Parts: sequence; structure tokens; C-alpha cells
Amino acid sequence: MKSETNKKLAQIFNQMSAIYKYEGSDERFRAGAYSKAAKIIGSLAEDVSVYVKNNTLKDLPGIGEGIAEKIEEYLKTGKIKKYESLKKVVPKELLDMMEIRGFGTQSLKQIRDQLKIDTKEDLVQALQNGSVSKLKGFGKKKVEGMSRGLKLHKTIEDRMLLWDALEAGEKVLAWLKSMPEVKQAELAGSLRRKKEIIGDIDILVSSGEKDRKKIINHFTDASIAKQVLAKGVTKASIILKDIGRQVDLRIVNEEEWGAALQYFTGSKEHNIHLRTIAKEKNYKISEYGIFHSNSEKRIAGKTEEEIYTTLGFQLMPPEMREDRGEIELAKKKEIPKLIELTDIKGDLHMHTNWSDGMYSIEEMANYVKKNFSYKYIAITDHSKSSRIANGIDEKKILKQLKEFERVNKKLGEDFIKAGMELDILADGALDIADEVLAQLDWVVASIHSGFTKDNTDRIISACKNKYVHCIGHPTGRLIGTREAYKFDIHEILEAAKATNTALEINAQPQRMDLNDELAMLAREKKVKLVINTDSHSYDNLSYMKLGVFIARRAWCTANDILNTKPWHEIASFRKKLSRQMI
Ligand code: DGT
Ligand code: CA
Ligand code: CA
Ligand code: ZN
Repeated sequence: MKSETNKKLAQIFNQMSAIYKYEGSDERFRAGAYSKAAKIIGSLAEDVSVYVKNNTLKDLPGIGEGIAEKIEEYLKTGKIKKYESLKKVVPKELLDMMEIRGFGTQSLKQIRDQLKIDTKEDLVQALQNGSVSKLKGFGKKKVEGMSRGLKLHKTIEDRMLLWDALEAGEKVLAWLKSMPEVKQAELAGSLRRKKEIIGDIDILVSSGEKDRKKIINHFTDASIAKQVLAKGVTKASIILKDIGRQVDLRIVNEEEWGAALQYFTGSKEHNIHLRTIAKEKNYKISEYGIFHSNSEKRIAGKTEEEIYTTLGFQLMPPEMREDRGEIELAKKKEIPKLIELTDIKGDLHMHTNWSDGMYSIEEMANYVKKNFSYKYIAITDHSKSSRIANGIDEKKILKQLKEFERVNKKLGEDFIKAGMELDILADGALDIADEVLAQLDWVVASIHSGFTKDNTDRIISACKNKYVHCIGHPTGRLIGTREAYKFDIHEILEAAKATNTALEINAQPQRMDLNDELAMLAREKKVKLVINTDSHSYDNLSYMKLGVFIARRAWCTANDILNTKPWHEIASFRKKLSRQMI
């Protein structure tokens, strides 16, 4: 479990960075330093106090004297004075808006100063009623961009990314499971189905009737609940202290467990479809069980499997229950064996401090070897056009190849595959010379610019390049921040298939790209998929499971995912020219 202190400190440093950014160009350096420190503290494997105790805080990259002092101050007093005074500079509400696309610091500052606006509500109104358009420098295009950003932000404003919901939900689940009165407990709803965005967290518990009250009291306890929305005999809802989002709890008897779990897992569409089928069979299905329509006699309810088999179906994984044809498949007993996290044999997209990652090649490799049972990794630093990501040129790549070799020798195996994440340029060309690319094991090509255009042709021309093995985060979307660029998925799938180019399922929580629907299309077209974490630090490596969830929602088996295969199979999948070099 991740350290709460690290998380809190990272939050504070991020806020400080945002305020410094708001203060303008004089504080640009500080803004950068704090944002970097936030990243580092947030991704430490151990609690930051351990580093203080061992006197190794300042050995961490990006933690200088000043920031180290603030960390110690926080550990001692629970506060950072500088932060307390900085907070007065700008209301948090407005600060948070800086993350919305189109709302730069300078725009926000200008709006705030000139329109005397201090709340988000007023700002949104000023945007809608045209006061913002009257300000100097706020042309039609800019204001439209801001409105679009706001609209996109709304789609996740009251919701959670799957990663955050999982972290929070699992904590509450553990909190409940610690009670001996709780017989069974599971996450339900969209969280159990692993949807990319979660509205509220649903938890189901079974217990003896007499224990319900005690469980409800434990659930609504002030140590986890910021607010109690409802508190009844069999259900309660709270706003979680941690993340300010809603959690619904339901308590049922053990005989009802399976029926309730099935019902509260949903989806609603899946349930409605099931209910129609039950009716045809003269059954009644509810959260309490399956009953005979006329006699009201219960014929199933204890386990979820019982619910499905009674209706004539095979049990299916929650991720499939979206009424996208899974019920028909279950009737034919053709539910596939979906991929699992343990099927993954390696991670083929990650960065080191050669570009914008936090750790060295050797550190990343050692960390993976210690914490995962992978057979290989590909290190894929950015190429030279990615200036903000500190991308590297041909000369540096050749040096990096030597370093891969050195570390592999030390590890005693060919664990690190020499990779790169190349920028696809505006005209579809790549930014690294062929003779260098020819020496790499694994090349990911990604779009990092030109998001407003139709990018079909750029991606297809990257697929056609004989050195490209995979297209990274193929749609470019960032959930709640940036929409996917325009592209024709069918043309891209065709090109990927014809050229043996894999498409990535990028498992970063905000990317999840390809998403479940597109991954499903790719699977149907037999285009190979790769699940990658695109890690920039140690903790990112655990995003792998998010990618596996997407693949499961796309009905993928291990066979559909290239990095479930041993390396020699991946090597022979790659295009002909690279195959000669194995
Ligand atoms: P969310 O919270 O918006 O991310 O999505 P869910 O799917 O978690 O929806 P939620 O929390 O409203 O309800 C949890 C589950 O309860 C849902 O997946 C299926 C079941 N459910 C809720 N409302 C209905 C309904 O009207 N009919 C049926 N058949 N099932 C329902
Ligand atoms: Ca829910
Ligand atoms: Ca709910
Ligand atoms: Zn990357």
C-alpha cells in the first residue's frame, strides 16, 4: 500500500508549484522544482520518513536543501508554513482550474484581476455571458477552446478515474473486511466491471441480520466518512474522506449473496436483458434471488454462478457485462478465457533519466526484476523532437545501446530490449535515421503534436515504416482533458494488420488508450495488441493491471496480447527486415 504521507506531500508540492506558476515568470524555476519534487515524493517506494531517518533525502534526484527542509518541517509539525501563506495568493478553486485545457495561468490571472472573480462558478458564468470575450487577448478561438476544455472537464468532474476509484474502493473494502461480522465483501457496480470512469463506488457485504447495524456504523464512522448521505437498515451512503466521492454500501444475507452481487454489478443494460430472458422462462429475478413466477419459490441466489446457470448461461467475468453480446455468447457456452495480469511477460514501453523518466536504466531494470516476474522489458526513451521530454538524438541513442549492453551483462541475461519511443512528425516521417533504428529491438511510434488534425495518414505512414513495431497511445486522448484526435480506426486497423504493427493499450490512468471499444475492434480484426505502462517512475509500473482490465473489457484472451508471449515470438512477429537481425 502506498504511503499516505508521500501522497499528501506530493499534493502540497503540486499545489505550491501551481501557485508559483500563477505568480508569474519570476517564480518559474520554483514552480518547476516543486512539481518535480511532487513527482518524486509521490512515486517513492517507501515512506519519506525513512529517507529522513537514513539521511538520504538529499540523495534523491530533485530534492534540494530547501525542499528537504520543508519535508522535515511537514513530518515534524504536519504543516508547511510557506504553503500556508502561499495558499492565500489564489483560491484553490481557481488554482484547480489551471489543469483544464485552455485555462493557462496567465489567462486565469487576467480574468481574475480584471473581472474581480474569485470562484469557479463566477468564472464559468463570465465565460458563458460573454464578459471574458470582451477582455483583451481573449479572441473567439481562445474562448471557444476554454469552453471546450470546460465541457470535457465536466465529464470527469464528479467522477473518478478507474485507478483512483480502485485505490479508494479497496481501502474501504479492507476496512469492512477487518470486521469478523462481515462474511463476504466485494466491490460491485462499474468498479467491478472496471469501467474507465467511475461514478460512485459500490460495495456489497453479506452478514447475519443481527450484525447489520454494527457494520453500518463502522462504515459511516467519521474516520473514513466525511459526510453520511444516508443510513438505513440494509444500506448506507457516505462521502469518502480521502477523495470526496460517494460510496454506497449494501448488506444482504448469505443466501442472497450471489443474486445481490450479480444485480449490483450490473450493468443496468445487462441486467435488463437478463430479466427479459428470466421472464420468458417463467422466472422472476431480483437482487434477492431467482424465483418461480407463480409459486414465489426461490430457486437460486447463493452464488453468482448459480444465477447464471439457472438461466441457462455460463458465468462470465464482470468486465464483459455490458450487453454487448456476452449473454448470447454465454448461452452457447463460448465465454472466452480472458487475459489475466499474470499472463503478462514484459512491459514494452518505459522511460529512464536518459529522457524524461526518473530513474536510470540500471535502476529501472533492477526494480522490475525485484518486483515483477517479467521475462523482458523494453526501454523506450523519447526521441529528439520531443524537446519537453528531453528526447535524445542518434548520437545519444548509440551511447544508450552500450549502456543496455553493460546492464544486461551485469544481469547475466538479455533482459533489457533496446527500444525507443519515436515521434511521428507532421508528415508521418520519423525523427531518427534508419541506420540507427535498424539497431533497435523494439520501436514504438507515437504522436505528440498536431492533435487538432486528422491523424490517420500520419499513423498509417508510421505503420508502413519497416522499423516501427508498435503505435503508442494510438488516439492521443487524455481522459477529461484532451479528446482523441480525428482518425479513421478502420483504415488504421487495416494498415496495422497488413504491416504487422501492434497497437498499444497504454495503461496510464488518464490515457487508457486504446480504450475498451477500440481494443475490441482491433481484436476482431486480429490486429495484435500490446499492453504497456509507459512508466516514468517505479510506481507507474503497477498500472499494468489497468491495461489488462481494458483488454478484458475488450474480450481479449492472452493470445490477443503480444506481450504475453516469450520474446522470441515477439521477435518473429516484427516486420521482415527486423527479423533478419535477431
Ligand atoms: P456508475 O456508478 O455511474 O459508474 O455506474 P454503476 O454501474 O456502478 O451504477 P450504479 O452505482 O448506479 O448502480 C450499481 C449497480 O446497480 C448497477 O451497475 C446495476 C444495478 N442497478 C442500478 N440501477 C438499476 C436499475 O434501475 N435496474 C437494474 N436492473 N439494475 C440497476
Ligand atoms: Ca457505481
Ligand atoms: Ca451506486
Ligand atoms: Zn512514453
